[in-house]
Amino acid sequence: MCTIYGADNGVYENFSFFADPEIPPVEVLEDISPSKPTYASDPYASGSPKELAVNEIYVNDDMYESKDGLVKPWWMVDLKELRTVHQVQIFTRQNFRPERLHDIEVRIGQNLVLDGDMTSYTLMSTYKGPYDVSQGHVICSNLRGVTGRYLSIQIVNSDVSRLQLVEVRVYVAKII
Ligand SMILES: [Ca+2]
Repeated sequence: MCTIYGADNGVYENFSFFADPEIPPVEVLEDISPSKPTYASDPYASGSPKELAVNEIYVNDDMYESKDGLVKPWWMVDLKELRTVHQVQIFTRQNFRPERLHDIEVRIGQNLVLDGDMTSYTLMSTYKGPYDVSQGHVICSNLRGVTGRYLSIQIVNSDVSRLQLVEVRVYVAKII
């Protein structure tokens, strides 16, 4: 399950790890998502491409947003090698329809899947939502970790909400 940490009045300025019993000590984790290759269902507009979710800019409209009418919109990052993921932090849009973040599945797989059917991937976490800006950001944790190369985030019900991802941080076990 994903949980909510760090209620921050709707501003993504002060985020960090929190004391989370569901992950190994933070000293052995690293965030490897910045600038990694991404894939996603069609964007809402040319100004909301998939790579804006890994550019480390935490501004509401600097995001990937799926286009209208898509059932089960998805986004994916390629970690470029097999890694064991312990935590995913999701920063969603806060200035317009934040409740669109709901019924989320975070999955991890070893092969590239581009048709939106992520059922072959291992389910790491779920987030029921709907999200509210008073909640801070969404953190999905897994103590044992899930190993794979491709990490997907998908809305899995059929109400065609847009997926709005400002940033996605992926924390993996360091290779020592
Ligand atoms: Ca961004």
